[in-house]
Amino acid sequence: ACGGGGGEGQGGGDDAIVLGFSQVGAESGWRTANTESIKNAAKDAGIELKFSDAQQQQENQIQAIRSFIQQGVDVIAFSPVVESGWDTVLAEAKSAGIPVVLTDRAVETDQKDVYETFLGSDFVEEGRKAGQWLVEEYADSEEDVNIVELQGTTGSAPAIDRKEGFTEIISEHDNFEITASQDGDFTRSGGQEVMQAFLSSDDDIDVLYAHNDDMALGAIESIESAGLEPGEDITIISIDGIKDAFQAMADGKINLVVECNPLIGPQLMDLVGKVHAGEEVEERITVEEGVYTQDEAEEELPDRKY
Ligand code: GYE
Repeated sequence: ACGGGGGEGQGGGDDAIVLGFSQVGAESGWRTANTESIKNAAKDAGIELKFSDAQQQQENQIQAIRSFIQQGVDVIAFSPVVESGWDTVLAEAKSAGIPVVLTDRAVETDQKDVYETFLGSDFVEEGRKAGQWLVEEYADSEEDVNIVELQGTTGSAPAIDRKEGFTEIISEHDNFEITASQDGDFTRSGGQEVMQAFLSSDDDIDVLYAHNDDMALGAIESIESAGLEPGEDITIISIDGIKDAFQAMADGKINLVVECNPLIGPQLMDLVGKVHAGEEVEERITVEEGVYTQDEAEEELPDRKY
């Protein structure tokens, strides 16, 4: 970073690494925890953070990345809102000689060496874990199991992969079927609206598979308004593991939560330091995660960090 009386942003002296970070938005509890983790970790690592919120719009992210390039930051990190459409801006960062670290979500690209590493969860595996629990839960039943799916943001890595992993498992069993599937954009209001529409056109829903907790929590409101008992009349599975979802599990309203850990700030700052120093880093770094049921919810609740 250039000198001249202390930079803006958090942390760092004159020789601090300057990191431009483009965040997806503030759409979910997961995202809020992720943002906080990144800001705190930058401060702790003495990294000067330029933080930009894209409000779930790819064009805002592209603009933010271009502005980071113009400002000549040392490293760029971002969590791409959707998978495709990044080739041009990634090439621009590359020709400016600025290393890029992907965090949380992956990109789809044929280009080689346009980013240093990708730190994030294995979303396909999360989908598989959700599917596995479900087929075991219904193992004794020969009857049809009708599933509705609340998808995350269309075109985003977690929406694509969580669908893929889940479908892979349930398609091995003839009696499991996804009868409706729609985008709820990872938000509570999205989950609430789409679930309401599902319920008004279908009175035979056995299971809700929500790609994140916030959509499940929104859907619970619609299920209750329809006079049904969430977790009883409709089995609910969701992904993330935010506190509110653990509370809903302890209350019997969600049946299974597959964990997705947002607290990756410290690991990200570590990678930023290494990449800036020109050290080799692994191309793909995954985050370890668990699965939780209702009997574990109450006990786990006080220990949840997000
Ligand atoms: O599951 C969801 C958020 O990309 C893993 O984005 C993240 C997802 C997370 O909006 O709650």
